[in-house]
Amino acid sequence: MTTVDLEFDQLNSTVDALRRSISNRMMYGVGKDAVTAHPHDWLHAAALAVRDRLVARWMKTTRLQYEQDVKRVYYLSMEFLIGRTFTNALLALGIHDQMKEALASLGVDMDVLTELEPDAALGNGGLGRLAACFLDAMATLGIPGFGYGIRYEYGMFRQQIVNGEQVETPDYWLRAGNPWEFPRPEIQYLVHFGGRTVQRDEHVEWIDTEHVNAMAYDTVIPGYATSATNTLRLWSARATEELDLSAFNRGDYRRAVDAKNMSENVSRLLYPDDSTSAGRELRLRQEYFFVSATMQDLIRRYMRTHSTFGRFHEKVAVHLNDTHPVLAIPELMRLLVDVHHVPWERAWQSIEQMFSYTNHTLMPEALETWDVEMLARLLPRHLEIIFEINAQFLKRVGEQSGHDTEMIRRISLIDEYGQRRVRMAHLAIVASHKVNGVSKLHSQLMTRDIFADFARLFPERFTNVTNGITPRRWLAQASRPLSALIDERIGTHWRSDLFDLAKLRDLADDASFAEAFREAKRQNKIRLTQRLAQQLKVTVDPDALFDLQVKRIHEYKRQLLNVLHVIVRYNQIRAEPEKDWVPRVVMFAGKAASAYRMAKTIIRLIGDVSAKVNHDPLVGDRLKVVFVPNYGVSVAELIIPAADLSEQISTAGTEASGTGNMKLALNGALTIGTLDGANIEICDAVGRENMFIFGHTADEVDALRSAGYRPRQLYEENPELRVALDQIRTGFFSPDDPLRFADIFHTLVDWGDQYMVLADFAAFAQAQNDVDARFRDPHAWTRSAIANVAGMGQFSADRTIGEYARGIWHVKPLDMS
Ligand code: 26V
Repeated sequence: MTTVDLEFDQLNSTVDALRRSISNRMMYGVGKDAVTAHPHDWLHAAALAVRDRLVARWMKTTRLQYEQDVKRVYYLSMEFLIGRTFTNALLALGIHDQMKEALASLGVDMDVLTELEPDAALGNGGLGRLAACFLDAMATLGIPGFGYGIRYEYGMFRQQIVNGEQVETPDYWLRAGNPWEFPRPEIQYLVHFGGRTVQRDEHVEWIDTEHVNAMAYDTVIPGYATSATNTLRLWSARATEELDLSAFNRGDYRRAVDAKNMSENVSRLLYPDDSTSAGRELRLRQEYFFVSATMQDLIRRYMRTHSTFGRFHEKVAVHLNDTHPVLAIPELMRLLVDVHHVPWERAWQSIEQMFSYTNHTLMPEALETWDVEMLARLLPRHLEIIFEINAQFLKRVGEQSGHDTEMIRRISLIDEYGQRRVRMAHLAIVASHKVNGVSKLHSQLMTRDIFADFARLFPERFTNVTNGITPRRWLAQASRPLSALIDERIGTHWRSDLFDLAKLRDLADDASFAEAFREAKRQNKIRLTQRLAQQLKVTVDPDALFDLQVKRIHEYKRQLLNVLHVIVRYNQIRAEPEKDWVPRVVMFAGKAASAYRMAKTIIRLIGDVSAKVNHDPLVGDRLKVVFVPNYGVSVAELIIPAADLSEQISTAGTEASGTGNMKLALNGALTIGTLDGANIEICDAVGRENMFIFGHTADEVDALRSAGYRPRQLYEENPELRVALDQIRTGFFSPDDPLRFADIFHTLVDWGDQYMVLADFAAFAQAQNDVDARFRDPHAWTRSAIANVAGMGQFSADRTIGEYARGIWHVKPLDMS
């Protein structure tokens, strides 16, 4: 192929150059002019102008990767919760203010435009957002990292609250087109399902399959203040035949289209559930679809510059974000052994050096297993490979352990109790050279409890890498007032090295800084107050204490503990309205999985309590309860910077890490929390005196459970708690339907209170009183808030990715010079 010099314009980013670019993009990209353009067209044209400025860096990064023959990391994740890209890209390029001015000169308000961009909500919660923060950090550090996932047409559902209930509507986020992606129709791979296997000569062939094409869509991931730019490659399903021609020729048009639609369903929608294994065949198809395309793609890329698989493991690291992509293991074995004829042992050795796996939850119901029967039907060759891996693994362990049959049964890749199922986490551990948890406590519990046998067998495999978040999005972008203040005092370098925030410690006693800090927070609170007034028609006082619990709705996260306290507080205010109450706005936000009944009932309870409390004239501004609908990345960017108090109140031992806890502390909120997940490390970093730690520790939870936990006794012995629970039981908040919340009462009082809400209630209420006392003293409060921000250095995703790169992936940053 001859190369021709393309005569593209080198784009600079002065206001004038941006203005010209936007106008050109409007004309030649969108096909409109200033007269006919709608606001969405402006957004599109502006986004294209920004994208144009990323492409040259992107090409350069790719070229350098090939030239330096670098080791690449493939981060495989079923979820990437990216949110919006426009402002993020502007900040990465350092052209935010220029763009705002350029748009203004065209008569367009950039703040209005940014609100029009839909979130790329291709994820449920923490696991998906972590993947997005990691992409940002990998690019910023110049790590040659590729995100791989699915281009769902429908992302996380939109949540509306109708008559107090969650109503889900589909999120067709691609409606207005997606300016950030490049379709790559030339990059397509066949993905097979079904069929059977036959032995031919030395090799197994998988035949009589049905197939679907996986087509690549690439999204540019800019690094912050670097020209390093990475790729997120998402796969979309395309039917192999546009139409079923025989049906078409028979005149059966409906059937001709149906077949196409059926096969393209694979990338239609994100499973909106982050708690239970959905156990659905479509989900299994999705998991295989994306890892098959990804493994084929990484082999192709490796083979462009290598002729044998001899150095495969030196050039490729594959990371499994939870077990969802675990089928990559048997798929890569199949491709190497059956298709490329690499001997089994050599293929397995490469795999063991290439793969690593992060576990994100200890909840037994979220540990994936797949029915052997279903795998046999859908992926017969992969099941054979899994059986072979298992046979070899169990043989080895059997010899080492003196044939401890009970242990062998426990660690087998196949769960033989009842319907046979493949344990995906076991497969991940057996194939990976490193397995990590996401906080110190979680990593400890993981090796003590769910993976104890494996930790004894392979102690060197298990490690911890505590999660982190990107300071670019969660401070620089989300809170312009606070980040501007920090810039003024310690410079701007904290964006690239979050440990720089420690310099704020020297300012803890600087009255002018404290005053400016309070003012920055106040601006964020006013911004939120205005949005709540516009969009929800609720008025709140920006000087009240803003108390936030924002996360998926789940019993283990204990929104119920928070609501119970709200009810008790409400009763106290009604009993003594004249007391010196600290005005509070308790805000909740979060989605419930569509099939999770109890989570939906909790939302309903929050709604009913807020209706009662907010309309009680005796209460006034002393207490307000607000449920902010449709929590997602963009809503988080709006409300997190406005928080005074961060509720991180999961039952100790249940929240693997939490990352909202980090986002809130970075924004100067004080945490009220249990010693769970990363709260423990946050506490060590910011000082216990700057948090409100309460409740049973993980060990105490275990001890209480073994001793025999009796929640009814707590109900009977604590009069305030009893009144609140009785109000819930008897319909005080739901007079139209008195039994609406009866199950909540019984779950807590009669059915074992699995998450020990009542056991921690008294301590929680006491901690909330301590919160009020601190808030009454604005100086003390601000000192603690600053200490929180100053202590957050280690919770940057850059630190996290640095640890993965050195300790797990063994990859180095690209030399960009
Ligand atoms: C499981 C399933 C099962 C099938 C349907 C779709 C689906 C989606 C997600 C999951 C597992 C979710 C596990 C998870 O999100 N864990 C969270 O990970 C965060 C990042 O490490 C961590 O901060 C949170 O504590 C943890 O709950």
